[in-house]
Amino acid sequence: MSGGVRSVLALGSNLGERRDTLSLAVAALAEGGDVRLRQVSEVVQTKPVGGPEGQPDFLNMVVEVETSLGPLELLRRCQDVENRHHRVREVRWGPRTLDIDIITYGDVVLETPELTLPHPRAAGRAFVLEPWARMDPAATLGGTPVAELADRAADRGGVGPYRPGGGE
Ligand code: PH2
Ligand code: MG
Ligand code: MG
Repeated sequence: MSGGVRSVLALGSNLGERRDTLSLAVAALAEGGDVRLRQVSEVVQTKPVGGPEGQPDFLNMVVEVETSLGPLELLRRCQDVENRHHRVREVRWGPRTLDIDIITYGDVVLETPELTLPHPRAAGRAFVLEPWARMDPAATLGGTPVAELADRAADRGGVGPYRPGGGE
């Protein structure tokens, strides 16, 4: 695809077979011809930010895609993939098998009840910024290098390498 819009998506999982879920989700996002993967970050293990006390650690990653879908169509695609992984929307920021958020969609700024772009909390979340900066050291968000935002994020101490173990 050429002439598509570049979009950064963040994926997270803290229930079930987290690593497999992320891999399947990345493949599923690009199943049709309308979303193409450009870059895939490493997977990091992260302490939960917000939500109920004691929920399990997350695995997080980001991908950059190029897409012919509009922003709301892309949101729909993300939600379809979430639903395939039995995502149930219950507690805000609570544990989930799969969360896929649109972080940026080109340079589009959008505020609707369904979708806000860029993602309103991404600039303060190391669990998004750290894998993003490592995937794409030149990336910026709102004019600031993503790596710089990652260094300032309150949760930066909670992001570490993912070392598979315990059957995962
Ligand atoms: N997602 C949230 C809230 N808190 N914390 C981590 N570590 N990783 C996440 O993906 C995450 C979170 C809301 O979607
Ligand atoms: Mg989220
Ligand atoms: Mg979400």
